[in-house]
Amino acid sequence: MSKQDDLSKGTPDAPESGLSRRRFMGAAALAGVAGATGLGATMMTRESFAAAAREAKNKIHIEPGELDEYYGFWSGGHQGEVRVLGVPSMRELMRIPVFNIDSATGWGITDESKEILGRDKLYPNGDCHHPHVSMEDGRYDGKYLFINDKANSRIARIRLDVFKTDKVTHIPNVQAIHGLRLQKVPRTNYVFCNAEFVIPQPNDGSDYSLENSYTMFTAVDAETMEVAWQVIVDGNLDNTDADYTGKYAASTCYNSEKAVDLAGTMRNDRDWVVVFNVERIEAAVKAGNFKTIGDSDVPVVDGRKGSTVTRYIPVPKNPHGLNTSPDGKYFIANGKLSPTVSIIAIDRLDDLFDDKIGDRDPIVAEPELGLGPLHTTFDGRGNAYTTLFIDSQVAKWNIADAIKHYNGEDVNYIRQKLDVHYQPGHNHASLTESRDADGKWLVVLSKFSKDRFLPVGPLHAENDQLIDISGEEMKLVHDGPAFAEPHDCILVRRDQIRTKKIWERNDPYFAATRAMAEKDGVNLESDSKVIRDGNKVRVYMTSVAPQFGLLEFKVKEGDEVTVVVTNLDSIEDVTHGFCMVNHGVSMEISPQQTASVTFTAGKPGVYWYYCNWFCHALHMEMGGRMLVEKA
Ligand code: K7E
Ligand code: CUA
Ligand code: CA
Repeated sequence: MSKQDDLSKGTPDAPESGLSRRRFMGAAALAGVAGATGLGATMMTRESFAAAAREAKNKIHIEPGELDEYYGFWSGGHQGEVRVLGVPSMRELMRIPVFNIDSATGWGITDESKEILGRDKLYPNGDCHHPHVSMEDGRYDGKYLFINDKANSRIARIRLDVFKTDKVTHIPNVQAIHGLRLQKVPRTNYVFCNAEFVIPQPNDGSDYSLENSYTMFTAVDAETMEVAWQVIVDGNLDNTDADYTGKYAASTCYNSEKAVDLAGTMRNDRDWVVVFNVERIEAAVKAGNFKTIGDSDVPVVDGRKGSTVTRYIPVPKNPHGLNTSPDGKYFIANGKLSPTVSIIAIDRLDDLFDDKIGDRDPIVAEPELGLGPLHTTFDGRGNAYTTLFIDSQVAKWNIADAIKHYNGEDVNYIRQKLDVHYQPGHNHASLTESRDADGKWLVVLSKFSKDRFLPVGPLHAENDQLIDISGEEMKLVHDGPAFAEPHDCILVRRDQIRTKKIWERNDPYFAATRAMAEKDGVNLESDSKVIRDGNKVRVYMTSVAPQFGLLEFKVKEGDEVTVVVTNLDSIEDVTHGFCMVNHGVSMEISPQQTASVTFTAGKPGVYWYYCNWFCHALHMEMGGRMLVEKA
């Protein structure tokens, strides 16, 4: 057994059987991909590994009552939410429902959330992958978090002062928003969204042919959340990132073949990275060089090959992640089916767009890293960290040395390879998408956990591993089980997020509910009363622990009942709930918040409502009765 094999068990205490499972996984994942790389990895003895791991583990122990240094925002994958973790403790702090329906907070149940989700398209599911925090001059400004929904072609914005989703935008003309990134400079004016699947244009059943099928790159105005413009591309779009000048964004394409079958998507030796020239696209829109499609009035610019607004850089087949280095110099496209990554020099893109250089000339290196490179992240000290899905490793490598090697110098650019458990997708270093990349922590999001946790049946947790990258060597310090399926996360310094402790009464989140109350002559801050309007009944009540403003109200069977609760408590943490028994109604009302919910009154009889967020010693006693009479 080689030292490399010995280390593959991850920790010195891991059971012997871990090795055979690793080998099995590796062999299974390798099927269909030829060749292996034998690049030198840093070797450590069992003893030095154990000592290093012990030292690093002390760093992640956050004493009870102490606070973490970073907020981590995790996507919830096809579970549809965003999760907030403290890093380095990896303690889960909060969940933010986005595309899912949430019983605890009433997301997808309350009137406010339905309005945000769009009443005509209340999908019960979502598939979020890529959470990103808004920026000002290439630094996180802590205002918003944006995230995609691949399942229903949407994007959402979360306010980071209250940790609530406040806007959801349905992207027209495309299917499956996958890659999502933000403009970094001068600030996040645009949210860039990649649509993955090609569809007929227009997609109205008049034509099913692939010739008239294509997909688009979309820019959404980050403030209004309205779609600014779209660009038609050749091939498909996978992941994307933006540069530090505000001029360029780039996306990987794995399906230049426009195939609809697996073998077809791997036919070409090379696919490409599409580079978008934001200035030229804006100019085209301004000059009226666009069309609109169907009933959407979004300007659609043609960016297919030969267009002035895009360039197509050939890279090895089926690339996946696209990552901008924090020094602003490079776009890095991750090879997936190729053991390499392609390093694109951003300062050569002006010449590429002016046709002064060839389409492969912006590539300054294509270092070989190992099998299945998916995503790359950075420590701000010139090193990159790339996940190797098939090898179940993270490769730490030096960008400058990789470029020297490409130019014929005899240097080893690989710094270390670390086993992770198992099959990693994204990895993400602290502050890595900003100029402040600080090279302290690395999170590796592994798709398989195998034997790392107590067994829980056929469905396994995933494994988000925390790695200390502050020194020369990467040190694995924590295994974090996660429910399906956090593709990606982002780590933000805690001082970059400024949250409100309680709601402000004039918050736009419930402005529409306030307007409705004003029309009814109701003062939300003091009144508890019932307004009948035909078969619609609006029930307004306050809540002060441990009592609702109304002990009972009467409605008729089949009435459309809207209950509006205003929490007058202003003490931090005193959140109330409103749950109407046997009506599928439940919601959160945090201090100084107003929330409302609309439902149809059931069969005649008595229905209790109660507070379902523990708020007081007499929380159990906080309730009332809805009396439903015969219609
Ligand atoms: Cu899973 Cu970023 Cu959608 Cu790669 S993506 S792994
Ligand atoms: Cu109010 Cu529990
Ligand atoms: Ca391909």
